[in-house]
Amino acid sequence: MLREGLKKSEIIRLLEKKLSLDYSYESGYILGSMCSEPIDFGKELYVKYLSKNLGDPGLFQGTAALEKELISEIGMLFGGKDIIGSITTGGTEANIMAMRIAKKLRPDIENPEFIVPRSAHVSFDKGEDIMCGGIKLRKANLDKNFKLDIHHFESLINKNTCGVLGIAGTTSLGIVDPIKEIGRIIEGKDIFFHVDAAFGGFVLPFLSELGYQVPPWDFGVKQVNSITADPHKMGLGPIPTGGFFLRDSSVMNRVGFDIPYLAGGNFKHFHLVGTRLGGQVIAFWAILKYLGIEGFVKIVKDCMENTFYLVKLISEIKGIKLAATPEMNILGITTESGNKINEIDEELRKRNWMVGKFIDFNLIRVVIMPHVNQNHLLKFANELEDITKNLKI
Ligand code: 0PR
Repeated sequence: MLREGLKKSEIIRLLEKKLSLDYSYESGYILGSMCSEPIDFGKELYVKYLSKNLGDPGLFQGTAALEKELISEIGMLFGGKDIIGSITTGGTEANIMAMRIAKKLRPDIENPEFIVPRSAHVSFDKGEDIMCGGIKLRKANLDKNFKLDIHHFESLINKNTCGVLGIAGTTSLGIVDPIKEIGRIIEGKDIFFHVDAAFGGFVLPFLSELGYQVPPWDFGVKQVNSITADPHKMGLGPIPTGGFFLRDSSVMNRVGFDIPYLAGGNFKHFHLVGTRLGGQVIAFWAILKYLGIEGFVKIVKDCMENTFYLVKLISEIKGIKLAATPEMNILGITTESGNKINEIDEELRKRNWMVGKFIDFNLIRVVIMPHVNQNHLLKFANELEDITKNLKI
């Protein structure tokens, strides 16, 4: 560390040089990310309210009330009523919270198990690891179209099952699991049902508005107990902003952590973190007010149009194909032969295209976020075609 501080202008110069290594969303090269440029108005408010700490909500009662209101409003968007929960650091924290709740609600189970589709996000493996043997993940197979094998899923349920997961927008392909079917399978079994809609949460309600056939995925399915949905993905909130939504408010009293010594008074919560940003809550509350349903519908409509545009471009390239029919603005690309996915990924990277590679599923993922436009996609498809020719695919 320097003994004497530098001038601000000098620091900014240094920073600009170091940060020039970063990719920018607007360049269009970030094609495999679920994050995007947040709405400007949200960014301003986030900075303005950066010091609000919801880890001690008694000190920031206005912000805490805003969070309740925000959760309840999003809960209604997800077909619920009087939904509680909270804004989190991201989908990972929200998913681990759900796993912990599932386990805690069943103290009678000695070796609790949590069933997830094989397409579940790595946050569930992290949860299993962090709980150090306190919970065991059981993974249900997918069929050849990457859809959940519901019969295998059902066969994994046993007396140790404390929780199950359905995904509304898988990380690799944006596929929506049969949430209603899963609900039917666990009906009357005292098993906690969590839905991971980290990505899909701020897509599916607007696809419905646009007239797409969206299968039931939210609190409208009566067995669903909790949902993860992240504002910092398709909600266009500032990073980090995740969301955890819970149907039954009595769960907090039963399994929440007690923190009796806070300056603002006694408080119970589910979070992994203590000190917690209030700025993200305020920013996302404002973004919802600012965009309204219509604003989100327009964003999702544009993303879907761009998705179909890329679908068309891919169909014109020899040797490659879609891994599955897109259900939202996520596309999986694979080769006709099933070979050379690594090579394509490497070549794309050499040309700056930052896509996602899912080696288990043998595909490359493109997420058509709001920062991606048709010029970017045309350039991408042209280079992809060039690569497939060079690689003799
Ligand atoms: N659940 C699902 C279905 C997800 O896809 C993700 C993250 C999470 C939970 C976890 O969310 P957090 O990352 O907020 O904890 N999905 C993205 C992915 O793995 C995360 C991401 C975002 C990765 C931007 C890269 C990137 O550039 O693809």
